[in-house]
Amino acid sequence: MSTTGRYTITAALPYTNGPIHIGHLAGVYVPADIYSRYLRITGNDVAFICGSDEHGAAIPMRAKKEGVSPKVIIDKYHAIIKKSFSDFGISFDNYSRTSAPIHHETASEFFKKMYEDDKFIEETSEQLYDPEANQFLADRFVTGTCPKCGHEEAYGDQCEKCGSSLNATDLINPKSTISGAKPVLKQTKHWFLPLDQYEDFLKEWILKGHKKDWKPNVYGQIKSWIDDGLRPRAVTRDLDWGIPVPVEGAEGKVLYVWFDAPIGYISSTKEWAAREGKDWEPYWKDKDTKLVHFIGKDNIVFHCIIFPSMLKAEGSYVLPENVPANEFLNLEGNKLSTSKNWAVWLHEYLEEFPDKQDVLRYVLTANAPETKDNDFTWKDFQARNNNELVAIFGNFINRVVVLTHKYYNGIIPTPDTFSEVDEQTLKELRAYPAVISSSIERYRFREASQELMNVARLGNKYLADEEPWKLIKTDEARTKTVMYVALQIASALATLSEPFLPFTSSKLKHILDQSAIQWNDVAKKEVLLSEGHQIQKGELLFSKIEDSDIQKQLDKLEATKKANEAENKAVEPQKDTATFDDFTKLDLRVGIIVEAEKMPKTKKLLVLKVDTGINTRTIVSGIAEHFTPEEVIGKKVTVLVNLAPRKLRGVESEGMILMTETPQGKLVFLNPDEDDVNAGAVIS
Ligand code: B3M
Ligand code: ZN
Repeated sequence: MSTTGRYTITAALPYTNGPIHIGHLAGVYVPADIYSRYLRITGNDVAFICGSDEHGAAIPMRAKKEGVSPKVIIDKYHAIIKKSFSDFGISFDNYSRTSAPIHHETASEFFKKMYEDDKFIEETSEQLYDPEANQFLADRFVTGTCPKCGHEEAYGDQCEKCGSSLNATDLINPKSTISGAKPVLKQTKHWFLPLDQYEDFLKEWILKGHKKDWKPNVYGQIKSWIDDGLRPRAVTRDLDWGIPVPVEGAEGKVLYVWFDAPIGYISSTKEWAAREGKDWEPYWKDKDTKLVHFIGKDNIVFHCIIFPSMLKAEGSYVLPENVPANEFLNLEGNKLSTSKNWAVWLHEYLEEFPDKQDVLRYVLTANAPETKDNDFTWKDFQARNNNELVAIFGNFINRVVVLTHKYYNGIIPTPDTFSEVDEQTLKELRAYPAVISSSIERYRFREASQELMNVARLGNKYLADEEPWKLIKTDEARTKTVMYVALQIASALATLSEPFLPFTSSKLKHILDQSAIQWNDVAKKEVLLSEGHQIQKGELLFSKIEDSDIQKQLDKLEATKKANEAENKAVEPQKDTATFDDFTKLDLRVGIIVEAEKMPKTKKLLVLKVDTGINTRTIVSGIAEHFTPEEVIGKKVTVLVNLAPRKLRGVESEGMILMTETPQGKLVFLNPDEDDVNAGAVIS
């Protein structure tokens, strides 16, 4: 950035209806943090703002599911989410919450100003109503088929598949998510934001303005909505959870969550400014302030159409400079899903990999879904850690630090004359701040992270080519020069890595005992670490991730998949009716397994000797993948004794042992648990 300025950077406010996972980090929070950290260390005035989104239908729905109040839910998940962000070094200047009084005041004032300026349409219209739950249905309280793309699980306010914003009455075959009932239509009054009246403004501001430098996926979505024609959108709801509508005649109504939540950026800024003794207004009202919203693609319509129209209507705010929305991250080929527990939860990741926050930050950046949905795999996570962070970045730093202590007791040596290779290496090094800046300033964080890794590659290659560990035996002066150059590269890495790997950068700055080297110094300063400077003892910056660590994660996901399959497994439909006579033909007895062995050359079969009370007979049973022979001996079981005998792999089997299975597919015996039931007892 040639000139410095004032930036208000916002990151989407996460709903407090559950913890956050790697998709949240990849899509929104790591890119926002990289950008904010970069702006700060290049001398800009930054307000990096976020907070919990605590209204909306998702929260009372979770509260009902857990049998607690919505307040219990928001307090629980606000704390978990806030800690997760802090644990991963997401360096918000303020993390607030929309249940905070300052937000209720700010959102109410915002609404009232628009109301008094006559910016709303007040209309009584027919809305969806659940006759069983006696509640109006909007947002996530109703689901149905999206009229735009046919997605069958669209919500009342938005289709997550195509991103379209909807009115609940648009849904085809709507169904209440509270009772499952078919909604009826019922009259109710709401206040509408007449988006159609902002079509010209939006066309001028986005389509004709310089927004062509916005990401194509964002620009394309906005253009399609504007081309489809914008309609008035209700900004109030018949709900008891949210911010009461602050005007006469609105009893029992609250602000629509997507009206109040973006105003949460403003209230969080006010809260921060008050705490820091700053004036909040320049961050939202000074025309030179650059406002950048970091979000996921499902939030584009709210941040590029609705909120800008609100800001325009209110009249005193700046408009977003950019909205670099990311696409979605998938996990091992499947969509991340809170409800299906198909996720890597941040708080659980840290339990498994306590010191690897930067590893996850790096992998999620290197694979970020910047232009298309992308996939996170544990194998790739391991490969990038072991082959890049450990083998290149960590290996380079370790060699530099160990050799500096070994040859010079940690004191940076005085270089002799630089060779052509030295000069070329230092010239390449000084070019990297601009290269990485260019990628970051165009929101290409994947690209930027690879350029950072190229700095480590430059150092690694330089050492491998110059081999100071050999030079030391023959050429003291040359060795000092090589180590001096390598230490300059290490110092540059400490500074340039901060936006991406804040924990590693901090460790490295401590090892090199450098704190004041700024981003632009790497390009401009002849010397980053001076001869005679004392560095500290080193520590390993990264450690290898073993196959067993990854297998544990894959097993965890496999168990989740099985649990989901089981939950979704349809119950077998009932068979055709059997007559009583049919039943009386079956002779079911209690049996006791007295011997058991595996059937040779098969995986599934055990050969059992079963005491049926009538006799002891051979029964072949397909349970060898679930039980060892030892485990079944002595078990009381249910046996169909008059099943026609049949030969299985040459063994005559006389009867069948009845089993069932758990949702996870584990076989279970049907065994009478009464002790004094004997072999031969008739089951009827
Ligand atoms: N709470 C996040 C989501 O849609 C939503 C963002 C609000 S940003 C003002 O998952
Ligand atoms: Zn759709």
